[in-house]
Amino acid sequence: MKKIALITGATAGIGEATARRLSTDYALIICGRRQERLGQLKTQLSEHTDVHTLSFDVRDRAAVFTEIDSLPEKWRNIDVLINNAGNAHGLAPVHEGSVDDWDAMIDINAKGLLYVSKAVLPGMVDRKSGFVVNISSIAGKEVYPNGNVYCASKYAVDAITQGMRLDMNPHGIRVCSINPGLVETEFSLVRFKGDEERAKKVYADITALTGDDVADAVAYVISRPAHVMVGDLTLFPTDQASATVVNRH
Ligand code: 8X3
Repeated sequence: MKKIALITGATAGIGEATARRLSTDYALIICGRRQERLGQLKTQLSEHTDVHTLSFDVRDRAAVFTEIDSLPEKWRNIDVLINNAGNAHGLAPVHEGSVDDWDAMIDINAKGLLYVSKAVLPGMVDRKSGFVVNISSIAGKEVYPNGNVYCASKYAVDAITQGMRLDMNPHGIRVCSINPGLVETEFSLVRFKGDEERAKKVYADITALTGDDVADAVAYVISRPAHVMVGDLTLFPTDQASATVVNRH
């Protein structure tokens, strides 16, 4: 069998694009909350590769461990872990923010990534081989107005990535963080709770990145020779220079 990549949040956006992109070279464990979408994606990708689905919410600690521990023998040796599942909920000053939104972002983006990593890393350490790609954000590099807790959750991803890289160093396991700027997916629609007008404005008058652009970066970092580790990769659309400087034209 080909090398195995496990992708969280694989049913949409960057995760789905990454699953499609890797389907030529990797056997895939695609993970997500939405069983129906996972099934559809499996059917499509099975034309190119072996696919196994796991349905869980990364927030659900017990489900994460139960599902990953239940992998059949032939799927257990995960070569590449792509921690992609993540969301933004709300964009408001800290005194007006929703505590439920804060919980969701910390639980999904930081704690969920930790749970999945904790379930997968011991096998990589035993085998002295593996690759972890954490999909972070420019929000993990710069704090922007009203981004407060989302940025905090992505700064956590940045710190966890650095910590993992240190801890995995004796074991020959590569750890990389990819930090995209504006990527046009369902991201803003989720952040603004279905407000399509507001979501559209985020990407108005620029050429935003697509999920495919980020998938391309994932494919690049994991295809370097064994002695090369891209540690940290920030990816902007040409129309964006920082978290807050965007050339709309
Ligand atoms: C997504 C990019 O700029 O909305 O993480 O934080 S941004």
